[in-house]
Amino acid sequence: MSNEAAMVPEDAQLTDGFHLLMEALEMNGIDTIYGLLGIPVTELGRLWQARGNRFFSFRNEQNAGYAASVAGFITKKPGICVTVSAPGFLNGLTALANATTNCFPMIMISGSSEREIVDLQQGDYEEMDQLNIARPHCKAAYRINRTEDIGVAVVRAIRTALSGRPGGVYLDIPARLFSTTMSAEDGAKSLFVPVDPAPSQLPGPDAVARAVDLIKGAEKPLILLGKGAAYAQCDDEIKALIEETGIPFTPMSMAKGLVPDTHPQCAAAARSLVLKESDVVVLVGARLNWLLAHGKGKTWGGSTKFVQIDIQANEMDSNVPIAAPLVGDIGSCVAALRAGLSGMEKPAAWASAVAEKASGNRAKLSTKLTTATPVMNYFNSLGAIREVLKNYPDINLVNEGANALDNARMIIDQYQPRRRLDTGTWGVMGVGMGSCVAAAAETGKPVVAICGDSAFGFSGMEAETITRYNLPVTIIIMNNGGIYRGDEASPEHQVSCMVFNPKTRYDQLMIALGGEGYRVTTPEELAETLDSAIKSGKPTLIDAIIDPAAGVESGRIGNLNVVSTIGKK
Ligand code: OXT
Ligand code: ADP
Ligand code: MG
Repeated sequence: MSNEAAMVPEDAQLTDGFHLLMEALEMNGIDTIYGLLGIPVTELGRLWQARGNRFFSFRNEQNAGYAASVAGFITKKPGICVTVSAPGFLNGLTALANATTNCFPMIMISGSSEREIVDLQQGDYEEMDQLNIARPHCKAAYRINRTEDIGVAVVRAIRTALSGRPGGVYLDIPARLFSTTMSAEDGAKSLFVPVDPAPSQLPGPDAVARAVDLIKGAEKPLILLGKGAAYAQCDDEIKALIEETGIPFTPMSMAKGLVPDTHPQCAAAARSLVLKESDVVVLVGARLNWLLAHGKGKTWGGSTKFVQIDIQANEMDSNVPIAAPLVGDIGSCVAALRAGLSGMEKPAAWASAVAEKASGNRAKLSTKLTTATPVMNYFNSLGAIREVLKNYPDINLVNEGANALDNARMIIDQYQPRRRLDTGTWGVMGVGMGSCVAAAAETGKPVVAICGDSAFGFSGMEAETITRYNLPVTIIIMNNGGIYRGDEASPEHQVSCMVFNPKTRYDQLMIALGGEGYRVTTPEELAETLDSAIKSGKPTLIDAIIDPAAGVESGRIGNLNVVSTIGKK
């Protein structure tokens, strides 16, 4: 041993899995973990905090995972979720799968049982073959077996989560590895930062020329913005493309605010018209999946020509032929389109027809937003919320439910990108509270969550997480007393499978969990309470009483329901 080495205290010459993992994450710009601790990862949380990093500790790993995935969507850095083995891993897996479906970058790190026991199925504590169970549900799954591999594993997970189509990555760490030591000098050498983990991918010049020709030749073009366009963070370029071409645009729910909903070219309020009548539709980070009726059927005109911008090459033709595929990152593709379309004649007649339809729909809706009813409905309650939120354009809006989701999406305008966080591609109930924590943690801005009462029930205990970290979150529960409605009759001697206890007091629950709680029954009360809650910066829950008969089954997607015809006339 060298003289210098001999001078260094014994353990200072060593490092271990815990420290290598933390140094690898820190070196890659990660300072926040969302998780739930226990065997074998408890020490990781304490050490992580002791180094001045943030650890948000949840009540269920599913919500920690939702938070990590939303942090990834907001920041373009992979959100990190840490869970214990087996049941904790399984709870987090739903969120990892949801992140992958929504193309949000996140890494779930779970402690796991020792391979020699799992592979012989000898009945370890929380024994589970987590790596193989994770594989089908995420973009990639890796196991680390040696301390010297921790650095490369973290980099591999980061690059996989961020490059190409973003998604969820699983990192499996057998418990013993955390405390296994190695030389600190060699450990330091094993850590590194990836060069350009999310590289630009430029579209081919032929592809650009094909798309430019199609758009220039269109009489009724439309630009359709998806959450991929919001994630790409090329906001100014997208706004410039829209304004330079004069083409109407419509946003999918989590792309709202990329260009303000109040923009004169926004066609959100004329959605059916533009989907049906547009002859060329430019999809920007939006898949032709169920949310867009797969590009087929009566939603569309039947002869629509699609230009599709997507970083995932095989997304093209997923449902219908794509006339002009533009494979690449949205920033590069939009820049190329802008150059090619420069000076194009604006579709003025079409744009004004769309604007007229949109303003007509907005006028019709605005009457409903201010019409008083004996018990609040979705329109006058959300109309009151809309007026308050106009004064907070940079607020984060979290939204889940069915009627509570669909009506808020339609009524609440968004003014800035990545400020609307909702149920996403899978329509997942329970994403709300994790989204609130991530939005507050990653943006430092206040959060308002508009949740159906059923949706809130999936993750309501995280209200304590929100009060514990004293986050500026206001939860508004659209309390109509049930799933979709609250007035379904109960079968004899049973309680309806769709309604909740009308005596439930969500406001008192929040107070019991250390927050502020209010129950409101009029739009005026709702507006006043919401405004003061936002101003207070305190964790607050507003229990808004909504007419139990106000909702419709499944909100605006009742067409997806299946019903039995047996025994029905
Ligand atoms: O053009 P037209 O005329 O068509 O009009 C459109 C726009 O032009 C117009 N519009 C406007 N008009 C005027 N002014 C403005 N500003 C304006 N903006 C728009 O309005 C219409 C509609 O516009 P929109 O919304 O853009 O268009 P459209 O046609 O709706 O778009 C189609 C879709 C499919 C893109 C859209 O509808 C959509 O995104 N839908 C998402 C649906 C979804 O994902 N829902 C959640 C899941 S439902 C169900 O699965 C539920 N579950 C089961 C369950 C789930 N999901 N998860 C888990 C873990 N377990 C179980 C449960 C349990 S929901 C649920 C709970 C429900 O109960 P809650 O109590 O929570 O909620 P409540 O229902 O409130 O009780
Ligand atoms: P929405 O539900 O809003 O329509 P989707 O989740 O269906 O949006 O589609 C998002 C699409 O955006 C995915 O196909 C994904 O591959 C793509 N995407 C995500 N980030 C980028 C990016 N930076 N460049 C290009 N495409 C992207
Ligand atoms: Mg409800």
